[in-house]
Amino acid sequence: MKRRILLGAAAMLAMSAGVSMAQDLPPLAQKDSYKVGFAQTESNNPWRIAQTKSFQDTAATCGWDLVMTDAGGSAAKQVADVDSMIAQGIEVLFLPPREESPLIPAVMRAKAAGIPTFLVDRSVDKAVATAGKDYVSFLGSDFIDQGKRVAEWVIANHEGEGKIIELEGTTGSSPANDRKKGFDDAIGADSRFTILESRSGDFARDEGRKVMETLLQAHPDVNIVYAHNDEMAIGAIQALEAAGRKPGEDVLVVSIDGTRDALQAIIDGKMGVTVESSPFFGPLACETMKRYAAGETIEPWVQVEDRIFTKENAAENLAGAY
Ligand code: GYE
Repeated sequence: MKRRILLGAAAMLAMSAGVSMAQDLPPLAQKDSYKVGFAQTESNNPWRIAQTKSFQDTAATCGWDLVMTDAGGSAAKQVADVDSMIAQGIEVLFLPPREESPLIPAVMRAKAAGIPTFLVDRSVDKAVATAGKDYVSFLGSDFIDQGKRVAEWVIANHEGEGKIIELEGTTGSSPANDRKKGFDDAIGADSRFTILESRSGDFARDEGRKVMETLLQAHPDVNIVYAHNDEMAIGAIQALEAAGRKPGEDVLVVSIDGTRDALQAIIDGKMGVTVESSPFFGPLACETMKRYAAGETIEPWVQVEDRIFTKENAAENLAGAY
């Protein structure tokens, strides 16, 4: 009884001081500067490098004293990185969880330590951790819709039968799960298309190339490659060319991200489409954090809108690509 009254008083005090107490989330005071953690998943592709740079560039203008780590492609290392940031006294955490389940304990420990957490670009298993309760919000794209838009473009632009190899992203990551669902469901609705095989290339160029080499031998009749990101699409193009195939002529290659190399491949006629997935999260992270500190209730999903790049607009977007 006494405890409840005390908690109520604390909540009222917090509200009058303009800090958020919504649904048990840790509050964040309004200040000029914050010690901010950004726990990167890996740095082996241009998307990740552009994202890291976006956080670094934003740090100065948003008053961030940035603590950054690079998990080198290991979910276990990323969990340890978050633990070390908590020990270093970060006040806010921006986290792209490499995989949906293994990062949940890190999210929970940040919450227990009173650190508001914003998931950026990847999410966690929603059945286990909840936005507005365990973390503030997920900032990112609609990955199901990205996969669906690629499928719709293929359906509209590919004539005749389509025999597809799918290169999946990192196993257990939200973009891999959702880009697969969105694409497979939409393409499955058109009986002209068959998915011959679907396998992970870990969102990496070289892994995509190797997996494509193997799958090409098993399925020489492939005429469409759907990669969950541009790096794997570029790897697949390399494997196809090494095997004497002509990407863009006898094999349609499609993917997601909008990197410079992918736009160039579209201009060169080797790729059909890439649906954008922007890595430039710094400004959105800053704005959302400031809204939270001002006491606003943040929507559980701060959705990023994505463009689509084809031969109609690839050249004009090349200069701004990463
Ligand atoms: O598509 C990929 C990166 O999580 C949205 O991760 C991100 C994805 C992006 O490694 O290239």
